[in-house]
Amino acid sequence: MAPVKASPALRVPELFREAEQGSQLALGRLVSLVEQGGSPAAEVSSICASRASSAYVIGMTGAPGAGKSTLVSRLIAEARAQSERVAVLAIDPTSPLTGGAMLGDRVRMQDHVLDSGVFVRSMATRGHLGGLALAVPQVVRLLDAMGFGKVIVETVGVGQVEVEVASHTDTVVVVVTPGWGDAVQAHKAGLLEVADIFVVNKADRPGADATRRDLEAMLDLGSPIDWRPPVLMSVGITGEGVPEIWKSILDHRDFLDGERLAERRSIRLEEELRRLVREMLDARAQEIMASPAGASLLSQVAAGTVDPWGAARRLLDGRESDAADTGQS
Ligand SMILES: Nc1nc2c(ncn2[C@@H]2O[C@H](COP(=O)(O)OP(=O)(O)OP(=O)(O)O)[C@@H](O)[C@H]2O)c(=O)[nH]1
Ligand SMILES: [Mg+2]
Repeated sequence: MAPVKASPALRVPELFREAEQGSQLALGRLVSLVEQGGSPAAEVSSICASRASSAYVIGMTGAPGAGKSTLVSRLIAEARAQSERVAVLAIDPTSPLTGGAMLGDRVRMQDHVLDSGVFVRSMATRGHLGGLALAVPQVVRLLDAMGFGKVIVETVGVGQVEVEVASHTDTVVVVVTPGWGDAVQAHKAGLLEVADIFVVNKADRPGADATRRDLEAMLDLGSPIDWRPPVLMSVGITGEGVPEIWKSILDHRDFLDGERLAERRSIRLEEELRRLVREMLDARAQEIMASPAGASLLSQVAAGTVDPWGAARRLLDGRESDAADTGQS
């Protein structure tokens, strides 16, 4: 395959303009650039920074197959009924267990494919979860800059990063089901702490009431908080209970309004910044180790003339050239 020779410096503003004019293709390309990271991603980030931030971000997480995408598709309809533009990011873990999620999401959300007020995108982790945690907040900012009033992030609620990605949102909806859904499982996956709203989906199946009671009991055990997550019931395939979920999301938004929301977002930004700094330092470490000075100090460490701690300090202090000259610390 021939390499793509587009100059990112020229391409990004152009794609941005096209996306703003409603091109979903251009928007999709911008999302891909963010996913790939590097300087095009940084350029997208810098263009987005100047745009007002008004999107409300909703996280949906829960066990594989709990009905998250089915519910998301129905929530899109709720938002559209209020003329709100909605974007959905579905994180596909590309695991053998849920390998079909991408196709599945497309099928489940196909009611909305012809609606220009809806943008649905699956993002694959490609085994690099760190990259995902970096890319998602930036893609959310991009969608915000494009004027989507609501952004929904769907992740499977297994694994620390997936849970974190969905929980770094304004309102976190945790979907459980009867059977899987006993509160203990949710608790083990770390979902209890992050939930603002619980949904017991597949309430058409036996055991839904017991699951609801279990969750309420677990919530009773927790320390008193000013927002107690409601436990709602739904049937994704019929849409039963979905308006109540949407209403509950809006209630939670009203509850956060102002200071609480600002605080929540600021914690999120701090975490994102820390992650970015870590990523850049790691890249810098690789560079230093691959440099001639790195190689020289490595051979001195191997020869026993410099100790590893001293060598690392000298590489970081930029005194690697003296080391290369003298071979002594
Ligand atoms: N019986 C029943 N089935 C449902 C309900 N909601 C969704 N399903 C079915 O459950 C299956 C999984 O639904 P999805 O919406 O793909 O679930 P998901 O949580 O997005 O799945 P992953 O993204 O793969 O983790 C599909 O076959 C749905 O039709 C429900 O309320 N009751
Ligand atoms: Mg799904």
